[in-house]
Amino acid sequence: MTRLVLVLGDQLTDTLSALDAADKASDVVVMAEVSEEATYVQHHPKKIAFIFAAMRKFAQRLRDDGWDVRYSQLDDSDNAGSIPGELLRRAEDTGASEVISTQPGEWRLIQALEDMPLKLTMKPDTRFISTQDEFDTWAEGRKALRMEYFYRDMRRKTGLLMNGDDPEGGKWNYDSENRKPAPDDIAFSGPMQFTPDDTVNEVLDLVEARFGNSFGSLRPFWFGTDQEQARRALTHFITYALPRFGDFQDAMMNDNRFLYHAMISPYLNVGLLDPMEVCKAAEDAYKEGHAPLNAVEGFIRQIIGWREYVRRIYFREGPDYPRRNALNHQRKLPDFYWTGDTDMNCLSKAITQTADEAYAHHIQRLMVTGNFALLAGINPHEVHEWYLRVYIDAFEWVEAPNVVGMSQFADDGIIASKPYVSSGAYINRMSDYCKSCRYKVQDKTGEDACPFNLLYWHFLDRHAEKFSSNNRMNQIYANWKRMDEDRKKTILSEAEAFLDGLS
Ligand code: FAD
Ligand code: DLZ
Ligand code: SF4
Repeated sequence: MTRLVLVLGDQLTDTLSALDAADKASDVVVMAEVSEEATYVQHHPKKIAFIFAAMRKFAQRLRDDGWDVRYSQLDDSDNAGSIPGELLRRAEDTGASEVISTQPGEWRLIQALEDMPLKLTMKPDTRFISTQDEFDTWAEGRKALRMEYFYRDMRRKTGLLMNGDDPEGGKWNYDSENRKPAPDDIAFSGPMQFTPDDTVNEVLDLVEARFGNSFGSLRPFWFGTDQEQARRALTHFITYALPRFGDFQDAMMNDNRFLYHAMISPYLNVGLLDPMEVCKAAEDAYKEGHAPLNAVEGFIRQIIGWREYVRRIYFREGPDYPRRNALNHQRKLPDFYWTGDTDMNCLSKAITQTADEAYAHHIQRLMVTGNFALLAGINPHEVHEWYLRVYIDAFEWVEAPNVVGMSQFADDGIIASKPYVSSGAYINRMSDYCKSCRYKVQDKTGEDACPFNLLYWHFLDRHAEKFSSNNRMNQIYANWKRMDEDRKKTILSEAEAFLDGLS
């Protein structure tokens, strides 16, 4: 009896568990571009184009491998418009009554599949290094789920950068060497770029017609859209950027959008690259003497540490996670998040870059757009939706823990042991943004005062009850307490005036 094998737009992997469980001779693969997935949030047009182009190429790859693939394009006249709708339509066409899927990376879609009137076998997504059971066992009985300890277990499990039971070089983590400020120059021309081929051009025209008015530029479009191109992009990064990745991991620059970052998250997240393949390539670069330990350890930690950890937190915490709001922040997201039209140069640069590239690196996301939203008390669900829309690598399982948890502290400290907030001093130390800003980062009050300076104290003051007893924040609160009362009043009233101006 024919069964339907569902392959979603972020499941483009030959070894997908649903394909493994199916029979090429009798089962039918269903892939569908559908308006529901393209519009449940209004994604950046580059993100939609990337996914559709990669889906079309993967469908062809499966056909070449002998699969019967029923592929629906977005503008097909009989397209049912949703994943369950398409499965039901294909079930009718083929007489199938059973669906095999790999667990989607979002509760919304898991629920939608479970609600279908078809028999469903949902396989775990095995494209990760950890398993949910393993994580839940690790988490059992722990007071705090700190990534660092989970990461050490992942090092032991994979054997990456291990000498027997000991970490390579004697330390688990070399982050203290990875915080160099923005350099004068960057000796890397950025990620590998690909000229759109016929498939990509066809998709670009479709996306322009249907989603051309969404936030962000569709063209130029240079992402790789198949496994071979993704691998070339990885090799390019390992060869030219990995050696300096660690040093300038946290730096930000006016005129350089990528620094030494890899730009591989889109490929990893849709399944065109495998996390172990990526980490092994980085480890080989270290073993061959091509890249230093601080760079390679830092890079591998992002993937087998952070990426795995947020995946597990998302599925451990349940569907309400993106709605959490532990600090009861209710302010609306300022309009400039959609235009970049603000005098705050750091925000303007990070947002404009996001509109152009559908990409900003980790510190721009955490310490510029995220930091500002947290300091200003923006509703975390609005912040979550913004991130889910604007980044090409944003899928809820990875985006929500990073935004709701790490960046906005809305999960009440499951991910972060203290809120990631800073005044302008941090941004000034790590970037050249402040040099060309209308505000003065040294000014703590007054007309030219950097808004991050005002809002920083405003945040600490309004959440003093919650955070003043946090060990990691004692010193900051001691400084606030020591400050002259008149000065405190001035800071708070200027911060209020600034916040009033936002709405
Ligand atoms: P690099 O800096 O070169 O790092 C290499 C790889 O490590 C990345 O490709 C990514 O797969 C992984 N990685 C690094 N940090 C993280 C992390 N915190 N969580 C998961 N994986 C990580 N990443 C996403 O993939 N999707 C998102 O929607 C997303 N949203 C974020 C929102 C906020 C507020 C923050 C602070 C971080 C977010 N991240 C997200 C993590 C990180 O910013 C991106 O993975 C990274 O910028 C991708 O670019 P890169 O490939 O150049 O990364
Ligand atoms: C993000 C996305 C978009 C824009 N479009 C589609 C689509 O048309 N068809 C599809 O199968 N998947 C798409 N996706 C990816 C899904 O939204 C993704 O599988 C879920 O969010 C779970 O991670
Ligand atoms: Fe951003 Fe303040 Fe620096 Fe301007 S002065 S770039 S607002 S941190």
